[in-house]
Amino acid sequence: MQIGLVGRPYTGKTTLFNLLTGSAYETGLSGKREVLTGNAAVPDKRIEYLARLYKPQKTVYAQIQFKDIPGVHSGDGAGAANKLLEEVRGADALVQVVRAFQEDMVGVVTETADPSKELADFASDLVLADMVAVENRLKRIENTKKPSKDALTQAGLLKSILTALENEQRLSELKFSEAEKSLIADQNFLTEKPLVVVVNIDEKQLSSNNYPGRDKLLNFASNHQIPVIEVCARIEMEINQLPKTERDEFLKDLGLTESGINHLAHTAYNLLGLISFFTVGQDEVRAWTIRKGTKTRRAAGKVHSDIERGFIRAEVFHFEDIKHLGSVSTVKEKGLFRLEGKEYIVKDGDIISFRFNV
Ligand SMILES: Nc1nc2c(ncn2[C@@H]2O[C@H](COP(=O)(O)OP(=O)(O)O)[C@@H](O)[C@H]2O)c(=O)[nH]1
Ligand SMILES: [Mg+2]
Repeated sequence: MQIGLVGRPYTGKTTLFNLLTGSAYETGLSGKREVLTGNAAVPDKRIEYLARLYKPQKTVYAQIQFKDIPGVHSGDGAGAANKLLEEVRGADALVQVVRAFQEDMVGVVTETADPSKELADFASDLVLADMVAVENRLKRIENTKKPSKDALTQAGLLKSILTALENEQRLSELKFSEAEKSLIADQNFLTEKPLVVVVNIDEKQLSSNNYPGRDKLLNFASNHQIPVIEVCARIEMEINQLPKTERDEFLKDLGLTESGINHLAHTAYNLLGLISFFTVGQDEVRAWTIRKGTKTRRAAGKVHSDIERGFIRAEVFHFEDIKHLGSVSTVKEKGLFRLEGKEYIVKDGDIISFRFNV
């Protein structure tokens, strides 16, 4: 599972990547143009609560992987641009960073920021790339002497997809049946990938809650069902330098309840269809990542393959229950502590201990 940070050069991708992953790569003009990968902890207030309760030796947050993919420069050849596009194709979800902050990057970015145009241009680039892919596939089917029945069904579907793309629709906006999904599963279309837009704003825009073209951008995003997060990377860097204990106060002064980086990490996690269950104890409080809809036995395999193999039962209660009641013994008294079999579908926030034999 990998999330690609994409967008034009000098929009703040590497700055955000550094903040998300705790790295210190060069940004701006001194930044190297290379693809970076790194892990980001997904902040979780629930884990903090459980750590206060259990005082474990070790606390482990859920993690997601980010990839910083440099933007295409005007001087890039087709080869370089294609290589970057392949990187984008390899991501499971995309975060597009657009620039709204106004400060000029001396001599580099001369044009004023136009975030809504940046978003729309990138959206059409993705649509175009998918159109090319669809047309190529259609040509290949047409050039086959005796196409299989499946190929013909696929061609029918691809033609309707092409029409949608010509109307500037993203594939993520279309409804496909399961059968249709499997027909195009191997195509890895770009507009099918979940997408979030991060608008990188400056301090003034943050306090005025506005920037040029904001309505237009929000309108475009909502028409295409693209979530938008407004972040001030500059301020995020300041927050990052504060001791943890002072961060909440600083955010409150800015009228925020959560840092933009935390919000981004959460959104990306949800966007990938991921949820967390927890294991707790004096030695370790830990979040484990599974896809929505995963059953207990499979979830057990995340912790250890032996536990999946020798799975007997899961003892389950929910984070909200312990939060309301304050202790495991009260959760038990209230009958909220359950035994579940291997078919139980794990919920976000379940606290589980597995019974198994090997
Ligand atoms: N004023 C301002 N500058 C920023 C902000 N975010 C990034 N920058 C600067 O913009 C330049 C480009 O940032 P970088 O992260 O390298 O962009 P990338 O090319 O998209 O990776 C750097 O000099 C950053 O310090 C911001 O929110 N406000
Ligand atoms: Mg960069």
